[in-house]
Amino acid sequence: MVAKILTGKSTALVAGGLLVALATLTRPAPAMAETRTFPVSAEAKRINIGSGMTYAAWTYSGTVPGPLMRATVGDKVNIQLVNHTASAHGLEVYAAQIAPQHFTGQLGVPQLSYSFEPEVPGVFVYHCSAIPVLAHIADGMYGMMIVDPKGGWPNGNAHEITMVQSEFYGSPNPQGFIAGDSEKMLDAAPDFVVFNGKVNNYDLENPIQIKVGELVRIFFINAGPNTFSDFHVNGVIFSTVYRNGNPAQAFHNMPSMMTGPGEGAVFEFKVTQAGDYGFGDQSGAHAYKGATGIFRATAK
Ligand SMILES: [Cu+2]
Repeated sequence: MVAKILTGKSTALVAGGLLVALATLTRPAPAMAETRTFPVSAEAKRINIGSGMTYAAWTYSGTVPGPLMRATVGDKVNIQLVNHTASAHGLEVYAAQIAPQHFTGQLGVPQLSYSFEPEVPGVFVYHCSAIPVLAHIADGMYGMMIVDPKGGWPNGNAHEITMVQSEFYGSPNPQGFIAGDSEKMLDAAPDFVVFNGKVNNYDLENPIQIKVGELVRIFFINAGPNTFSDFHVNGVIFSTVYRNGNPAQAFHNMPSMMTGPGEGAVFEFKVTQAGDYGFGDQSGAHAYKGATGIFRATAK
């Protein structure tokens, strides 16, 4: 189900020194184990969430979602967080199997760093682990880490797209400015549900371009912090869905897949006809609150 379509613009972000279009990935999966260092900063920033609205956010490196992190099973991953705010922040990556005290920064200590070797392939949430975690996530401190399987994805090369679903809580003032509403956060009653940080991102004026016949691979996470998502593309049955993005958890011929807050999935599909394929969270309320978009398929 896809509801109203308003305006929105795509987002760009910086990851590992490369400018990466948030929706469409171009970097192929690396074949050799490498050291990958992800320097990010914690920053307070007023961000554009689409439809003429801004939000008083806490961010990683100035964007919501934060920078994409991408590694391969067996790599050495270094996380480096520099805190430019007066509040404590942290960064927990769900791909890391290490003692949780590594994830949380201390007030007055501006830097946090830790390392790990991802052992499980998939698509993972990272988010702030400072208390109250609910507010730190709702205010914008989350992002995606892709851990590519050694040897690449089972179905080979694809048109890769990243999609982060999340929620904003608060009513805009007459100027469109939103300050986070902690009571609505506690009630799990979002005002806006978004893909890649903006209400009705990828609308008719800004669809995600795909080609007829190409394999499309969506790396999807539901950053929450509260609601479940049931992601669907109109006119599509996903040929493969990897729950948590793990090829060991493969499902086939699925019209949708539910992901809880903090969970992810990889969706693969092809279309055989040109056209506009609406996508969104099948929760009608979430779609109405902004979790919609369009894939525009054109002939090769
Ligand atoms: Cu934080």
